[in-house]
Amino acid sequence: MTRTLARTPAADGFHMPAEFAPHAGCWMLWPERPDNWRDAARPAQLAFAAVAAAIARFEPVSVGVSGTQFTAARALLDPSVRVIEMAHDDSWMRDIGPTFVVNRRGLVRGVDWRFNAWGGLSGGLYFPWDQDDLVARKVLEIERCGRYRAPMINEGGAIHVDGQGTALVTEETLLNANRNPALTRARIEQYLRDYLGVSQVIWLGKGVFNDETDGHIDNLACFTRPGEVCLTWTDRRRDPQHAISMDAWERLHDARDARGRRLKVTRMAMPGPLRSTAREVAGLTPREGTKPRVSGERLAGSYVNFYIANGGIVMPLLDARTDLVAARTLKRLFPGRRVVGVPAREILLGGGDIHCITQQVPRGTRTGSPSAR
Ligand code: KQY
Repeated sequence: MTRTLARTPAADGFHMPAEFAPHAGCWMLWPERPDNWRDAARPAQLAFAAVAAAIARFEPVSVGVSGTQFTAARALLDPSVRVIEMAHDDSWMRDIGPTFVVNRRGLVRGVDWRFNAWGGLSGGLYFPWDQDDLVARKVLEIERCGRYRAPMINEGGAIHVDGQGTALVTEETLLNANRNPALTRARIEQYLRDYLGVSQVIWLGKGVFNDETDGHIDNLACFTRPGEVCLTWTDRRRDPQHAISMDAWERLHDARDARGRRLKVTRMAMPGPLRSTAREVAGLTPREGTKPRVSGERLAGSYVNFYIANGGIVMPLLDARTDLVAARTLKRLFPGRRVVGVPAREILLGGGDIHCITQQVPRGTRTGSPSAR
């Protein structure tokens, strides 16, 4: 059994490394619930398999799969991908998986946040979510990493770090009354310091328009290297996203990171606007306890929702009119990495994108075996 650690990562000298630091691998989950993934989840499964294959070009990939889906997943996933039976409620490994932390000696541990399906019984997306809440613990067992059980509700998609002491978050998610109503902003910020090992938290306002996670940062903005941020953008002034991105841009312009640097911000033009079609929504099987989807609804598509792999960037392809420009921007931002695009509309229809379905494991030494320190 992996150890549950009594103190906090910061107190033990651990911090969350940036996604652009070297990885040992990547974890994903297998989509199957027909109330979120149309046509019995088959189109989404093909999209997830394509993401896994793209990431597997750069680093080892593990996919958690329910018992009933094991054979189908094994058949669709690239042979290099490790498939592991693991119960879950849905397939957002970024949010329900552990947030890995490292120390100066390269030891790796994990933070297991509390999870309430993006809002619990007041605006959450489905009930129950008990199997999702166990996923981080299971991954840490398999990875043989010590586990910190955090005292607040949080999701991996709600945090980005530069690995040098700075976290980037949105108020819309972290201060939302449906997450931690009893915690003040100061208390939440202290928990971020304690569990991510950061000393500076940069608060943006709202996330991408109509994002059902209540504005996750990983759809709005991310660090591309220390001191540099990529921000979802639109020049369409009448688009509600314009004011949101402008506000974020101003806050980033005024911010200083943990090392006192001003941030260089690159604007990443968003796709669309994209909307779900009647046919797509008709392919869902509604279920009690799950927030229903409506046809014609604006989708929270964003090219910022990409995954940084060792030597590669795996980006969502969402709109033939804008994909190429986004790929060029990413090539410029990550000159040492190969940019690989994967068709991702089916993932977006489920409410997130490539970053949301992945979770990197930093390179380092596992410490979780009971005898190990
Ligand atoms: O943004 C993410 N990190 C996850 C999206 C979850 C959508 C749930 N339907």
